[in-house]
Amino acid sequence: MKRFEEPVLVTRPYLPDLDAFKAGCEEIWGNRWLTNNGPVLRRFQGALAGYMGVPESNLSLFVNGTLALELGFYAAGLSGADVVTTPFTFVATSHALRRVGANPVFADVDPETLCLSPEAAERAMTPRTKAIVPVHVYGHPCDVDGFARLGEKYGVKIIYDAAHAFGTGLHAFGDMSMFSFHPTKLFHSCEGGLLTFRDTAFEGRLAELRNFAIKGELSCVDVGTNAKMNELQALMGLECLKAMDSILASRAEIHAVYREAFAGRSDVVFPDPAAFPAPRGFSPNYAYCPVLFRDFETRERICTALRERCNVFARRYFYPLLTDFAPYSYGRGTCPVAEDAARRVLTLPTYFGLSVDDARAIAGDILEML
Ligand code: T4K
Repeated sequence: MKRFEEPVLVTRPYLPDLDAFKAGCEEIWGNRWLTNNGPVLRRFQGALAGYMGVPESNLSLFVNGTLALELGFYAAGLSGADVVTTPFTFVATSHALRRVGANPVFADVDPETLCLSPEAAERAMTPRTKAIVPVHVYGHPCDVDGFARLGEKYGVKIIYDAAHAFGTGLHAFGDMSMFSFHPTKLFHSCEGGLLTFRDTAFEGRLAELRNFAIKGELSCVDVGTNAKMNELQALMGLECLKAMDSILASRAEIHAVYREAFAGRSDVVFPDPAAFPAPRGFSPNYAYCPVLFRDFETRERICTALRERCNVFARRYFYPLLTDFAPYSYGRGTCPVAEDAARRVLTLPTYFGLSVDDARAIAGDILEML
C-alpha cells in the first residue's frame, strides 16, 4: 500500500467557482466576441492593474508567458545582442531570447536565492551585451538594486523573467517583467502571460506585435505574430484573481509545514523566501517548495522513493540545467553554483487544496528516507 491512494502531483491548478465561470461564459456567448481585445480581456487588464498597483498603460496581456517574453525581448531591440542570463530556470527564458536572434550568455546564481547574481552577471558582460535577464526563480526576490546599478552603469536593459513572481509585489522592477499565467502557476488564466514595463511607449508597440503588426486593413509595419489572449482565458483569470488572498494564504500554510519539518536539519536546506533580502513591498508567494539535499544520489533516491512508495510526484525543477540541453551546451561548466543546485534540488507538492496533513505526511516520509 502506498502512502497516498491517488497520486499527489507537484501542483494542481486552482479552479474557480463553476457557476461564476458559467455566468461569465453566458456574457461571452451574448457578446459573440471571442478574442482580439474583447471586453472581458479589457476588464481583466483593469483588474490586474488594480491588484498589482501598475497603471494599465504599463501592462500588456498575451496568450502565454513564452510569447510575452519573446515579444518583450523583440520590442526591446535585443535581436543580434548578447544577453546575460541564468541557466537555473525553465528553458522558455533562453528559448525566447534565441527565437528573437539574441545570444544568451550564462552567469552563475546566488547560492541562497538561486537567482542570477549581479556580480556574476557583471563578469559575464561583453561589449555586445544589451540586456540582463534575471529570473525571480520560485518567486525568490532577485537583487533588484544590484541589477538597477548594472543597468545604469552600462546602459543595458534589465528585463525580469518574473514567471513565478505574481503576487509577490515584484511587479514593476527593471525595464520590463514577465509573469506567466500557466495553470502550473499559483495564479492562472488557463494559459497566459503578462508584461509590465516602465516605458509606456511599449504599450502600443506590443499591441501591434502581438496582432501580426498589422495596422488596419491596409498596412503591416513589422514581422509580428499572433500572441493575443482570448476572452475565455481572460474570464478564467478574472475569476481566479478573486481568490488570490486564499491562494496565497494556503500556500503560506503549506510552506510553513515543510519549513517546520526541515528546521534544524544539517542534511537538508529548505529556503525561506521571507528571510531573503528584498525590496520594500515584497511578500513571499511560496510559488514553489524547493528542498536541497546533500548530494545528487540522495535527491535521486528520495525522488524515486516518493513516487514508488508514496505515490508523490515531486519534480526536479530545474534539472537538467539549461546548459545541459543541446542548444545551450556551450555554457556547460561555466556556472558551478547552478550546476550543483540543479543536481540536489527537488520541488515538493504545493497547491491550493493540498491539505496541511498531507504536506506533513510527505515531509515525514522524506525525513524517514533520509
Ligand atoms: N519562465 C519561467 C521561469 C517558467 O517557469 C516558465 C514556465 C516560463 C518562463 C514560460 O511561461 P509559459 O509560456 O508556460 O506561460 C511546466 C509548465 O508548462 C511551464 O509553464 C512552467 N514554466 C514549467 C516550470 O513547468 P512541465 O512540463 O513541468 O508541466 P507538466 O505538464 O509536467 O505539469 C506539471 C504538473 O502539474 C504535473 O504534475 C501535472 C500538473 N498539472 C498540469 C497542468 C498543465 C495539472 O494538474 N493540471 C494541468 O492543467 O512544465
